Amino acid sequence: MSEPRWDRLLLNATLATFVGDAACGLIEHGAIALHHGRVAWIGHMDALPAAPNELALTVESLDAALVTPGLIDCHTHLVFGSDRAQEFDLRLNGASYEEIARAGGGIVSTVNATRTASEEQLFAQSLPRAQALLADGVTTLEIKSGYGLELESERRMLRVARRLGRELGITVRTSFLGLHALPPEYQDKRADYVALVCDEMLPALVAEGLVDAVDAFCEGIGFTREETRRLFECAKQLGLPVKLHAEQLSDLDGAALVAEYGGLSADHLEYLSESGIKAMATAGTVAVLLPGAFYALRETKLPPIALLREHRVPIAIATDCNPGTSPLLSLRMAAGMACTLFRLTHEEALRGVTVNAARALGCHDRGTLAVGQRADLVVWKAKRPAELCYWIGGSLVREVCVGGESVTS
Ligand code: DI6
Ligand code: FE
Repeated sequence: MSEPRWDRLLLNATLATFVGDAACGLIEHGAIALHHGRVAWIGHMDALPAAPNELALTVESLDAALVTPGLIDCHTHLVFGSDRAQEFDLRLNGASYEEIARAGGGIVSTVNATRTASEEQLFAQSLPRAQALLADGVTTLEIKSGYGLELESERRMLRVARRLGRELGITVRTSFLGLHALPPEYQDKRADYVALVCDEMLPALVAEGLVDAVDAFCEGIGFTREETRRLFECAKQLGLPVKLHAEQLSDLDGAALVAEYGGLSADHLEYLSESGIKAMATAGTVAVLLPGAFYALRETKLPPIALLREHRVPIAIATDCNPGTSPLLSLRMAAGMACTLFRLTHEEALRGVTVNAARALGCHDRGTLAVGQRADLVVWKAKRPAELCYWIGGSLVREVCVGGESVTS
């Protein structure tokens, strides 16, 4: 008998590979081999080149359990101080998100709580949120800054984001969101704040290795197109990819702007126009839809799903986990909401939290199950992909593997 070739071999799995252009790329009665943190073999069990025990050190039969790539949450604001449950009550009593923001609540109240939290406190408060996402199948997570709005606090947020990745053993991609809100001390000095973000904060944080991408909130209560463009020019100089909160509450043509810079994604998009969609299609910019924010704000304007499909813009789904508009701690739940609220098919929603979410982060080594990809995967207490969107709440995860290592058992 020859030496086993692989670390681990999973047999009789229902594999949702997300390889190919449509649906889930399902392989029933499948086998998947993991070796040195990568997928070493995948296919129908009958096609295995030898007897399983000759092939791998560990062999396990999954009894037809569903296996997917590790889920990818490509848009979160998961690191923040305190919470905004009080604002939840105000909204239920009729106040709008914009009214609360203009009255000094909203993002700015989280900025105060984040500025006064130490790095240790911020980490302790954020850790359970990241753990909740991981427990529901997330193995790659994007985390934005944007509640510090001054160098030291933005740095603290990004350092906490990096530490979450290290301590949980998952991948964290950071985005610098200095243009999230105008800090109170700059109320009459917009241009000065934009200059500070572009010319001082961004280069300093990039030099410290804390920034993987650059984001902004292009909105009436956020920043203008021109201010966003100024930031994107700096990102370009520094060789960083850009993404944008665009068309969430109104249409400022932000999607076309981020597409012009070859952006990774435009996110939210309820008010997106067809010309914005065309620009995204041409640039290959992913549409990131955030049904948690749509739900929590009781938004009624749907993102233009039919047009996104028509123009073949890849759609990703994320939690937008944040204390104001989307206190959502399950990406699987976000995928389910995308089906129920936005009428995505379950295949579209699941592509949105795997292959298309990987693309939205520029991480091409994950999001699908294929030979050579990272062995980030989830074994589910489910047999069919639709179940992941169908069940609301509960715990469906049987095992999460990151880089071939089990992080749940
Ligand atoms: N859009 C959002 O949905 C979050 N940020 C943004 O630009 C909300 C952030 C918050 O309200 O704290
Ligand atoms: Fe957001």
